[in-house]
Amino acid sequence: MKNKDLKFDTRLIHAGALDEPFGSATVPIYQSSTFAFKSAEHGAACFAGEDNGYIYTRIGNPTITALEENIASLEGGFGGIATSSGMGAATSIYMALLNQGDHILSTDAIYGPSRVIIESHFSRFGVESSYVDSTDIEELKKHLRPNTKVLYIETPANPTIGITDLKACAALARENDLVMVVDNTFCSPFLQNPLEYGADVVFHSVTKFINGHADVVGGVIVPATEELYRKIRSLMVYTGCNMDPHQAWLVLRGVKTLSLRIERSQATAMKIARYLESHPQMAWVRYPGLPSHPQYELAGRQMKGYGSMISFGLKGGYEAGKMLMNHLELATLAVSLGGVETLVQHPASMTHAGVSREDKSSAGITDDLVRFSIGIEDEDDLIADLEQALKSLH
Ligand code: LCS
Repeated sequence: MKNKDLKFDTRLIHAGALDEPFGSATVPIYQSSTFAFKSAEHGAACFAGEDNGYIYTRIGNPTITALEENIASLEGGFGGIATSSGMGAATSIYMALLNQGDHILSTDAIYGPSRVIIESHFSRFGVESSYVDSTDIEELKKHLRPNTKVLYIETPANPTIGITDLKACAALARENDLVMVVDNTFCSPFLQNPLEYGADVVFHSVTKFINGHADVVGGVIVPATEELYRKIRSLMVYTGCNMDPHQAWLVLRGVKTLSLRIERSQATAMKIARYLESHPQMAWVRYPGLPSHPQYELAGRQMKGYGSMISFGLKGGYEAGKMLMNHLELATLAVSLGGVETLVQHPASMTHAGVSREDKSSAGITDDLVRFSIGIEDEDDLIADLEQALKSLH
């Protein structure tokens, strides 16, 4: 059966499997930096692109190919490009798609470094940027410039959990000849497939839900077309943003349980979000599955579930948030997200510390904002942990 005919959960397990000579049940780790050519002519043909044999691991490696094909199948794109990290993926995309004098229009509340690298480094090479509230399509339209080339969307946004309308963005991109890029890290391909809505490139920090076990850093890019695939792949290979085979093997192991982990963690997240919203000490709670979320209906339409990321603010502000984080015993006080373990962090002073105070404030990354990534522990234990930590605030 062809991969594309198989259902998502079957593709999680089988897509990208190698035709391996020893019948290994899992993809082996090809821990080799280089590959022998059958002859001088064969080597020349590989370099000329006339033979697709492996050459050198920065360019390609069978274990990495297996992961790339797996994620490309889950996202429904032309092919996958695995990178050293999520930032390696973002950087490869930026470098491949932006030229001197170009403008990138982006969601304002995105992962801090994805913004900082443009504002502090790509700006040195003449790249212009605008960061706006993309949950409002009119805001995006207002900030279009004649030199806008890339529309960069993160939805749900890190850490505000704002939801952007992917279909409307794709229409805007088509009308204005923009390449639309979506960072799909918060959803994973299980919850959302941006290429289906008309995006041109989707990418993940596979460090998060796709690997899911807090033991690997990595990224995967999936462009919709062969042209974009070749352009971005070439840049990734030349800059050496590649993944390594052992990393790819770990992610291949993690991805198999993606559906099971997300189904479990999002069910718990819904309960925790409701618990938090009903708690008298909470000032606000932002979770796409709560009717109080400003884009609740859009989330229901665009995502196949509400995910396991929750942001909230306590009535006691940052001071109360700090005390809560310090008193949680089960939830680990750490950055990152999307793993089997529940994590809690303070974006304004941690993941988004590099973004200026004014930019954080206009993007809604307030000082009181605390972010939860819900894991797969027992929900009663997680709520009991929150309860004891909230009691300690009195
Ligand atoms: N995109 C998003 C949405 C992210 O959340 C992250 C990392 C990245 C890209 C970069 O991926 P990396 O290079 O770390 O694999 N987000 C983190 C976070 O929120 N806490 O720690 C890392």
